[in-house]
Amino acid sequence: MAKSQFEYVRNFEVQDTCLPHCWVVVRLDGRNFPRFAEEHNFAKPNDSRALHLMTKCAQTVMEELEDIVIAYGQSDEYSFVFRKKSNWFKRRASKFMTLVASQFASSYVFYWRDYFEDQPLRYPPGFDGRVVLYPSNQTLKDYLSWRQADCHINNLYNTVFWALIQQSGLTPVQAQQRLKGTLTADKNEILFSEFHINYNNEPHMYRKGTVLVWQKVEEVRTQEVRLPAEMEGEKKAVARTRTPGGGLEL
Ligand code: DGT
Ligand code: MG
Ligand code: MG
Ligand code: MG
Ligand code: MG
Repeated sequence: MAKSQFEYVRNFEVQDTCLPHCWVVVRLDGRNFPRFAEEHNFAKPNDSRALHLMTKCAQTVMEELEDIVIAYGQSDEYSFVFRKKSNWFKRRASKFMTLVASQFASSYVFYWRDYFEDQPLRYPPGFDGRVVLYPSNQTLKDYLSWRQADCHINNLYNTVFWALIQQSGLTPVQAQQRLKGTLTADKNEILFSEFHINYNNEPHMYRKGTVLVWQKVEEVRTQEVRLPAEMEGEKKAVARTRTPGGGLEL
């Protein structure tokens, strides 16, 4: 077919193929979520409705899209790891990023009512996305550890910060002053001695975040098998173990 005179504009499109053999990570983060949390009366410091909604969206992303082997979420962010050998959309970064972000954002609105029964959605939320490639299993593990360390540090700080405000009546500025220069042990001590909170007994989801992995399922299918004439058409149950998404292959 002859090329149209306009076809040359395709050359303006840039290549954004992800390097082969690398783990492809897409991380989403809620846009201006302190405001979103405020306008939707999120509990402080952790709103379990909001965290479960995030996880529902992440589950939807994993089910609807291809090749995601593990997802990790905390606060207003979720990371999705595509398998190293994924060739989905020829590994184009823009496809990975935009499909994850749009699927996640539409799910957030779609499932909102299931988690926030008495709280109307007041404006449409947005999520930014980025793609990062990790060339080895070690760098991928370190990436996930980094996000989890971030969860831990922020959650410990926020737990003490809000206890000082909600239970001791400090203003946010006073609470901030009180925590200035404190180390992890100091924060644990304040929580324990002033609020009788043993930080280690706080819910796992708040302290560590949420990991989504595929579960191996025993799949029982009925299959027609070719047999000698007298037994023709007999149905056999076939059990096999399957890991949707292809497993982590670490
Ligand atoms: P961005 O992502 O550059 O637009 O900036 P932000 O403002 O979204 O900043 P980010 O993502 O670092 O901070 C997440 C904020 O989300 C956090 O500061 C407070 C809010 N947030 C997340 N989860 C909860 C929650 O469970 N309860 C409350 N009250 N706020 C939350
Ligand atoms: Mg952000
Ligand atoms: Mg954010
Ligand atoms: Mg964030
Ligand atoms: Mg299209």
